[in-house]
Amino acid sequence: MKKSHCLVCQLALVCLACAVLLTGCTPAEQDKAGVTDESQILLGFSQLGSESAWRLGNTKSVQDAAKRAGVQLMYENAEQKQEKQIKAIRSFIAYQVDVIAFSPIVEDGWDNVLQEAKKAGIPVLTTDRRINTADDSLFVGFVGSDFYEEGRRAGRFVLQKMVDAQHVNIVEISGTIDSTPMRQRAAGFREVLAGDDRFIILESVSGDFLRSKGKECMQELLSRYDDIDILYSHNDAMTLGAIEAIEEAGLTPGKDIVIVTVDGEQAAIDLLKAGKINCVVECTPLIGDMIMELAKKLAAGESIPRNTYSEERSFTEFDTDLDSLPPRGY
Ligand code: GYE
Repeated sequence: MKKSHCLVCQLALVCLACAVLLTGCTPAEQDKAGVTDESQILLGFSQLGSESAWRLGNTKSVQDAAKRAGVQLMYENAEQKQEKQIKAIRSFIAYQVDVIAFSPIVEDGWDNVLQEAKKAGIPVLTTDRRINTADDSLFVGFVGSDFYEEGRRAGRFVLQKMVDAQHVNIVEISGTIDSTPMRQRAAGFREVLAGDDRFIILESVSGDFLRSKGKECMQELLSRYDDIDILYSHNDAMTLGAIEAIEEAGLTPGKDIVIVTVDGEQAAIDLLKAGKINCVVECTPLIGDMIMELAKKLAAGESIPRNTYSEERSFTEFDTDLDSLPPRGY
């Protein structure tokens, strides 16, 4: 282990220094007393924000898994700002953490800070979202969902649901512009519907993965179009907002407008059961245990796969097992 300091913040380092002064113990001696554990790995984790129940579930999953795995976690929340994420990564480098994991808010703009991590010899894992770089040596691996497949699942449901339709008008509320889930969920969806000219995407607007913006986007779309057949929304938070807008416009979600959403929060599954959502494409935020396993391997100098994917499915109005689903946990 490179580090010789205890958890989370400078304050803790100051406390440790005081303890050394007061007791005359070195950190190693304190280890033996069980105060700190030098065998633990120190993982710097930069979360991108708190924009959705998905994100809160993801943060909790990482924090709980770190505790279970005995991994010391330095956690930073960037509140949707890339500059804050870059700052957090710099602070992890300064602390000489063993491994850096981060969920990149957008794909571009990471090369400089990741060069610094590489120079410091700290392996970097991207979690949940991906980065775009010409230099693949800047990160060791990715762990999270296959967003292309999520988009394809959304498209396949639309094909199934609209099998007898002659003409289908679709609106899309997408996630944060230039983020991986936004790009790939859009691409996978289009891939499945391509070549079938019954399907028209009237418009695609970004709701930034936020419930409030999802509602605003849907209000806008409803004011421009009176013939929307399908809403494809890139996350449940925006879908919940959009449903409010649909109901306020006097329409019935799930009937007047077919709704396809991604994530699988408990709230969305409940609305699927209530008939207000037609298809929920699962994207699990519960990847904490996988992150800890990979971080431990990296800290031990072992190699890891370039991509580690979570297992996912979709839930639709055609499923017969909806009542027996266990609680979602996010
Ligand atoms: O779908 C959304 C969250 O990056 C997969 O981010 C994640 C997305 C998730 O805000 O709810």
